[in-house]
Amino acid sequence: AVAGLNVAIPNKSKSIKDYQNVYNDIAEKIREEDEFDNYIGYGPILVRIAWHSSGTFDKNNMTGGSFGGTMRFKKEINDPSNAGLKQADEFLAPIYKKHSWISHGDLYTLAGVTAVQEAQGPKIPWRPGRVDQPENTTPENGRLPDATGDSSYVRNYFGRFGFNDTEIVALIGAHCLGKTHLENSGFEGPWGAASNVFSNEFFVNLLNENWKLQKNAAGNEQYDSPKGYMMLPADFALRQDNKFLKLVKAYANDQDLFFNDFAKAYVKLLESGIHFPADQKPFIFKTLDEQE
Ligand code: HIF
Repeated sequence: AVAGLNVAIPNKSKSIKDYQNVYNDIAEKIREEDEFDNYIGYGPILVRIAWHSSGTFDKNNMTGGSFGGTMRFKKEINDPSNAGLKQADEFLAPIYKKHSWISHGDLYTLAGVTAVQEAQGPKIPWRPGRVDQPENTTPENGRLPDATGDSSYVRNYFGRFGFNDTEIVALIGAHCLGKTHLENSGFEGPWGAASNVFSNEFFVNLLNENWKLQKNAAGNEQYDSPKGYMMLPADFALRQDNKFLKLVKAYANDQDLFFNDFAKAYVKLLESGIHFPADQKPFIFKTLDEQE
């Protein structure tokens, strides 16, 4: 064991085939229920629940993270920062019922991996072995980031996971997916035109749109563009810091570079606080298209 880290315990009776079956059930349900959120579908909120279930990690006291699957408890799913994610939990409930051998932490993170890949994003190598922990290990509310933060807030926040600038900027490119909802977060609108396709559009729009800081209907300031796109203050922070901006430009110019760096950073996020046995090789799942 490694001090302070949760040690993954992979289920010896399961192989990549079993997990690919779970992947396929999630992917098929995303396809079938494509009308969700005005035809954006469930992909974006699955990416979000994977990240929020991991985003409670704090390396300073080695608590939180995806290991214990504590998002299944009221205290965590009712964190105001998780508003809207009940719909992701409900989407996953029948998948869990069918494959009840899987841990919740593995299911939440595998759902994020599935959603990124099915949205034409990069392959995300994934390892199983998270183990459900009891309710009293649920981290306190308030560990997820504040969308009004500036560049030093964003850098400092992700420092809690040990992320460097490259990892931070690459990760935030995931805001190409989905949209903000006034009733969830007090912000409104999508980051771009293709809200269910994983691409480097976030960076292209951040650089090229004509942004204007405006108060929205909830009284919060957000950046709006004439095309109807938006940026959170914490997204816009990537333009306001020279080190971040250099990376934004690199990813806007080179989608392969973004895909590569994103995949590595997202794996690290989803595995925060977990020690995997040295000989445990990650699984790389096939998309539904690749299996046809
Ligand atoms: Fe988000 N994020 N995120 N986010 N996020 C929202 C929505 C999504 C932050 C705030 C918000 C990441 C980082 C940060 C997704 C994925 C990721 C919303 C809107 C807010 C406010 C929620 C709503 O109103 O429904 C902040 C402050 C972050 C740190 C800078 C990650 C990198 C980008 C880690 C990440 O993967 C996704 C996907 C959505 C869209 C959800 C939807 O319902 O469409």
